[in-house]
Amino acid sequence: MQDHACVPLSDYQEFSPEEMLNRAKTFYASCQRRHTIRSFSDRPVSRELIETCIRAAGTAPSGANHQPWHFVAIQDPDVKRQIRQQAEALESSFYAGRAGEEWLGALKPLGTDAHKPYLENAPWLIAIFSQKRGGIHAEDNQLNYYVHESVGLATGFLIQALHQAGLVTLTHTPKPMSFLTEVCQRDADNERPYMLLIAGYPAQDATVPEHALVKKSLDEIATFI
Ligand code: IYR
Repeated sequence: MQDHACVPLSDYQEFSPEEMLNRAKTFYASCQRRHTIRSFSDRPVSRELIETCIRAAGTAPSGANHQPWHFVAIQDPDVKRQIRQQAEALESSFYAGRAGEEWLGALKPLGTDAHKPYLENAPWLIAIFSQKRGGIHAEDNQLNYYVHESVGLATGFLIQALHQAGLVTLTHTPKPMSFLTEVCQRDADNERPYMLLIAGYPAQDATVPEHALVKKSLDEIATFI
């Protein structure tokens, strides 16, 4: 006997094997067209589009379905300016040596540096926070589980939702990120900044580093036993 209420799975969609393979191939081809972009147009993007993508992110699986995430969607120019100033100050010391030689060497093929104009130019910044405590209802105060895994999944959903909608993104992790808590006025005791996503249209002259196009082969990433 089940001691928990359930409803029938009524929205599952089955496809023929041929259609399944087609859909998988189409999705893979779309994933191959997703690139991390570092130069953004200032063309506006509607709030409704960002809201819809965040709703999609909020459907991600999470530990005990506690949904231990919070998304702060920023379009206010003053807030963006503060984030740019603080991120660039941190990144300056990072690139000046704090990162260490090995890390800086790994970043060389990407051509990144401390200059982050997109933090002001792009129409939307989305600061993602993880929550230590919470629960299935926003007002709950239970311990959350698998927080990092859950928020990583939701972030992946968000990146893919934005890509499927036709926007480009940059995953940005200024180090340390704690300044985002203050700028976004979040509760430092319960929440931790997880990642900053930049979203918008690509600039006309946007480029992709060749290095970023190298993806491991199926043989390298998978084993079938
Ligand atoms: N946070 C820095 C450095 C950086 C680190 C990694 I690992 C990257 O893949 C890219 C950048 C920055 O945003 O420039």
